[in-house]
Amino acid sequence: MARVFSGIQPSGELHTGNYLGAVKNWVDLQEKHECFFCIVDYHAITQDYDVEQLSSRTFDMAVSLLASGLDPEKCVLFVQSHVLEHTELAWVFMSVTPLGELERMTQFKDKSQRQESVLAGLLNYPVLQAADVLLYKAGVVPVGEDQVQHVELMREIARKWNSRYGRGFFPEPDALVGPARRILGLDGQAKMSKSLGNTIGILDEEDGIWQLLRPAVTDPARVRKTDPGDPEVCNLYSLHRQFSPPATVEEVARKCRSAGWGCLECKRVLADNIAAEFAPIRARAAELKSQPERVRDILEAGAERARVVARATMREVRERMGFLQTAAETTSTT
Ligand code: AQP
Repeated sequence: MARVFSGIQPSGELHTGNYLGAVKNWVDLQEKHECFFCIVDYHAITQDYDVEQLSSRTFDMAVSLLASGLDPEKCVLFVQSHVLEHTELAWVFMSVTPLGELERMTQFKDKSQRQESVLAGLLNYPVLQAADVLLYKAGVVPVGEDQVQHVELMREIARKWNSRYGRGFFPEPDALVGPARRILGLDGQAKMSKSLGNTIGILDEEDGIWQLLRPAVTDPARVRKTDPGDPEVCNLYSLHRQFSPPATVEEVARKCRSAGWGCLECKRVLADNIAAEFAPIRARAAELKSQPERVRDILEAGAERARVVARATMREVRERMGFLQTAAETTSTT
């Protein structure tokens, strides 16, 4: 399979949505493919953010990713702003990206509606994403459903650049969407998302998970404990499918339909199963947090490996686009 690239914003620790929708796939993919995974801090500044916390959130995201199973021996893990070519290629791609395509992106429309003053960075976010992926000439981008439209735009950007400057130079990447394509938040309505405050963090303690699940929305038709429910419309049932063994999933469905269990009993079992999956991740995260230098070294080594590929791509991009070479470039090619 082609090279794999994916990114994640430095929102501190991972939540269950991006863990199930993206990172679990990444952990599997690194076993068989050449993978680049990136903490995309330049994306994080396209919305209001806390300057004081950006670096600690980036560090914490690295800890979460490593604790979830990314192995620096098997993949390249790095921070976007440590490889300068990402923003350089994004600027290049601005010159082939139609404004209308950016304006019709669903995520731009959603997020811009929630803001009084919309920043150009939010509009151009998918151009930087295209640069992130194409800098490494990656052909596969494992993402959740919300990012599929951006990957389609990436393909168009690659096509437009190729047709003008270099046929076949950039691949047209494919989105790889796993089975947990869209995890809903605890409100049971919207995508699980940090900005909506409807998440379960992967480092949440057992009791914290229970406190979050207790008020979570279930089948709205189940008002009393004796009302039979429909697991297919219950968001917690879909979480059971992700976290509980098949026999429990089957038992949950049966006891929901027959009102054999109340929603609280069902939630208790789910809370225990989520806590059990996250317990080893929490333990590894605590260990990594106590060794900050080790985490920084992993990120630096990852950036070093990424820079080699990124520099080679940009050098050829500049050449194909007709830029005057630097003196150093001229010397090394003669
Ligand atoms: N709820 C989700 N279900 C499935 N996949 C998801 N992803 C995120 N949320 C879900 C996938 O996780 C990867 C990283 O995404 P990101 O860094 O763009 O995270 P995000 O979507 O910005 O995370 P938030 O918390 O949802 O941020 P805000 O609040 O800014 O919208 C992507 O592959 C994404 O598809």
